[in-house]
Amino acid sequence: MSSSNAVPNNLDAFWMPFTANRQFKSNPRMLVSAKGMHYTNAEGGQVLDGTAGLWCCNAGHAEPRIVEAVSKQIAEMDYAPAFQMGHPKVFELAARVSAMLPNGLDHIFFTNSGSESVDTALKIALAYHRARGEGTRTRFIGRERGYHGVGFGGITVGGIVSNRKTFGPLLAGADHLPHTHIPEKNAYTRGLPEYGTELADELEKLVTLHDASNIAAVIVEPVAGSTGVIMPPKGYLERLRKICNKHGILLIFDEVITGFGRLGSAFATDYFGVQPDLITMAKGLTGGTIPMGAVACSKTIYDTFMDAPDNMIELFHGYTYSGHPVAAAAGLAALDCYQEEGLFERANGLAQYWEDAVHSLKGCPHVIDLRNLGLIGAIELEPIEGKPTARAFEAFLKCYEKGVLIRTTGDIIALSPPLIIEKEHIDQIFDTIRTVLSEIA
Ligand code: PXG
Repeated sequence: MSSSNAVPNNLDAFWMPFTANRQFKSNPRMLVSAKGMHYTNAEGGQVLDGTAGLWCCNAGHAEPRIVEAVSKQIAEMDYAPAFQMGHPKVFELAARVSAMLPNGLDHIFFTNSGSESVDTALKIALAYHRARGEGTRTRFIGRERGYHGVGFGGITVGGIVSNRKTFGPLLAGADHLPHTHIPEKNAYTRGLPEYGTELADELEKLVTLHDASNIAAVIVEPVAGSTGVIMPPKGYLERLRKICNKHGILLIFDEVITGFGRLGSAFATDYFGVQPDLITMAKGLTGGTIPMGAVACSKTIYDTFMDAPDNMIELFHGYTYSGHPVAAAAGLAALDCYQEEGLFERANGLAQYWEDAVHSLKGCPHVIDLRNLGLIGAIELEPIEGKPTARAFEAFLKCYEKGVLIRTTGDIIALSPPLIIEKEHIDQIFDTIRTVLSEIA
């Protein structure tokens, strides 16, 4: 196959990730190009991107600055060894990312995905405590319904049952906070829910159970995405921070989806005014164009590692492609674009319009809850009895037929458009969903 627009005639070899392979292959949905807010599919149809790919194309598609930077970089230097060697762009990118973060989150470790960022952050937490002589701190606390990627570390602290149950005993010693989805109390809340702040106090119970001396870190998504969008109740993250401080436990924010403008601020740490010790990121770091992830860590953590003799490798961890030059070039161009176009402010400016659009679906058939924050929206549908996920998937297929890409998880529709979205696109997304909800069983 030579033409990028050709449709392959054998779909068998590719084992697709997180996909019903046989269902897809019997009726494939093939995207062949993308520009701005739209994909073009193999049939030549335009598909409005309501999900920024998978929460990652924050600058929109084929953003000229990123396209140019990547093309230039691959011609100039395709690869440089990542260990014991460097190249200028990765240092510049680290400095730029750390400048976007609150004071103190000064050091950036590069990875290639969110999953690798999570495993990296967990390993840094363990090694940090050990370096300080508190090597008994080996347990991690995650949260029910949390998503932290698919590495063994990530699924151990994660709380999505299907992602864990077939993979054996996972890492030893993890425990989980309760999730904060309380529709009986919080349904149809605009923004952050009032009820559930005290669920953070469950951390005190876990500390009592395991003893603080055995706990390395707590990891949460500030806003849970993959599970179907769950907001933190007002004051919840502050309370987690307080309890972690009290017991010397590191707090990790997994900002793989909330980073780079999704909430209308650079990171959720700014939005909530709560500062973790480590932040995991990926996706928007390069606008989804080239795989890249990162972990930001506090000066205190970094300096602890720098105490050893200076000819010693401080952290025995890293990837062949950590800080890959092409990814670094994409990252720098994405940050330029966010800054020059003011995309985070733009997202913030659209958040109210977005909120009104999300909540305009109240009363539509099957809708049992609506949630929003920044440019994130969730529409929770009543599952068909005995057929969970079927109704939302039907909505997904119908929206796609009508030229709008949405994402579903369980019976929840999750929306997270590129930050370049215009009001008329928002109208199109919600008009289409409204129509589809009235058409499906
Ligand atoms: N942490 C969080 C909070 C994520 O949302 C990861 C880690 C893992 O990132 P990688 O790059 O390893 O996939 C994620 C990824 C969805 C969806 O539809 C969400 C993700 C990935 C794919 C789909 O909600 N999040």
